Amino acid sequence: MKNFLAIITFLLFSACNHVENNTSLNLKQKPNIIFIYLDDLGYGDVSSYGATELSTPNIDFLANNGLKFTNGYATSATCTPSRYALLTGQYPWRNRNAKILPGTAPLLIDTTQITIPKLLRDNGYQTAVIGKWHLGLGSGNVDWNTSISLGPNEVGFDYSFIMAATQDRVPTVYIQNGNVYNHDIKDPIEINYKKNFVGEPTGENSPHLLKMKGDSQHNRTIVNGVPRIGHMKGGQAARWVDEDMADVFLEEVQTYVLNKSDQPFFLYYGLQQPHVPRIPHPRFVGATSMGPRGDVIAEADWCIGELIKTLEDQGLLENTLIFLSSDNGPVLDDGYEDDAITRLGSHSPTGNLRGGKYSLYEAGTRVPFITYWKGSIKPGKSNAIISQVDWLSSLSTITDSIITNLDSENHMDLLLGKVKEGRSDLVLEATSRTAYRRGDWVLIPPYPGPKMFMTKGIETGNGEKFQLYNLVDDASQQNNLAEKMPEKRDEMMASFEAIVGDTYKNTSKLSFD
Ligand code: NG6
Ligand code: CA
Repeated sequence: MKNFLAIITFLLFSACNHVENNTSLNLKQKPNIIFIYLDDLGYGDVSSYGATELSTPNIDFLANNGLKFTNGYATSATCTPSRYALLTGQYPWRNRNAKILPGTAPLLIDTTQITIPKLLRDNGYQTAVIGKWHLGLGSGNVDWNTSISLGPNEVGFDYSFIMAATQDRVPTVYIQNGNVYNHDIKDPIEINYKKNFVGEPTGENSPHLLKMKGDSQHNRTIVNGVPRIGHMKGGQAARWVDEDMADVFLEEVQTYVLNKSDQPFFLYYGLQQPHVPRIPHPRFVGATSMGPRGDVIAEADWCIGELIKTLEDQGLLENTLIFLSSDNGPVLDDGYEDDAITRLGSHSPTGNLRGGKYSLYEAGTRVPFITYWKGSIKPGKSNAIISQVDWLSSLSTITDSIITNLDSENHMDLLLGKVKEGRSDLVLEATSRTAYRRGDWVLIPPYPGPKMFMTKGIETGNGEKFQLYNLVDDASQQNNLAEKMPEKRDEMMASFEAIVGDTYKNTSKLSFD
């Protein structure tokens, strides 16, 4: 009952987002806005964030000539919840369906919810998403052979060219404005996550067809020599070629920029790298000493450079505000044999942070986080706490009214380098569990379940005891102060519970959700 009341209260609250008159920003001309959003890029995977074994000159260009945040967070340590929070300004743990979605999942965002693209579209922007979506499509039982009516275009994007879920999940096709791209309707697409279609080769029954081996989860339909999660039949002409994906998305992005109208635009560019399967275009093979994982990071960096060049050529750099970040932290073995571990050398994808993708420790959610706006943002570095969940409220300052809802805070002045203060606190999420950062401190409540994702070699953050770390003195979270500082722990816990209620208690099992 208590839960039920909490949910109703929240729904009422979020239904009436608070709107203030906008006085803080007085822009003559609205800037174009681009999100460059990578998939599983770690805090330490970028040279301007300390990587020495690989080089990311184009991301560095943005970091060195814009604002580089060292305490910038994704909202979750996995993809779907992070992307949900980014677009809606709502913490993902408030929506029990905000978990890693299969390719057949219905649209996660309610079409009545506020989103960044809606907000901007309503304020004179043309809007587009190009790249990874992973927020569900349709309303259940999608027919991939007709127009899919619930998707990005129904939550605010005028144009969409997406992959539905992840590169390792079926359907392995691009979808343009709700229609499978290059689809020959005479070869209908069928998708089933539970069982195979008779006679279709899988990684399990036809290993001789594989160019990259997957684990038992990534061992179903083979597309382009790579076994995927889930089964797919048909749609041969529409199936993507992983090697070309970076170029396909980049070309879409460049075409979009070149064809822009007189309106300002908002472009969400969801790069697929360095998520698995990591398959660079041949011209990037060997770009690093690290094998496919390093090479696809080099490829992504190149794509970002090409986008910057396009903006520069078009004279748009001075009027485009760019955000760059990642949806969650890094992982090495995420289901395929791609030498990510054996060829890692001395590179540390997490930097000096503990944990990784799926983890409640810092490396799960603390990610590269950069804002760049030529001539408007003074180059610098910020250690203020800031989250992607704040982008919605912050961007509302360039519209007629500032929106603040329960979770998204307006930190536009921080993002533009005009002030130093950021959030005072933040709820972090990883595979349905939550933790609490306030100031220099982070508190992880006790969670049952394994302490390690064994196959991935990543610590979960679970434990029988409270964990309390001071992130300034102890960035790598080695010194648990929960027992030494019970007052601090209790005070943190009280603030945490005041936000999340008892939702954190409902997580009893460890999953990849
Ligand atoms: C997990 C997959 C993993 C990856 C992840 C999604 C297994 C065992 N693991 O369920 O390979 O696809 O989902 O990653 O199936 S994310 O970045 O989109 O959240
Ligand atoms: Ca991800």
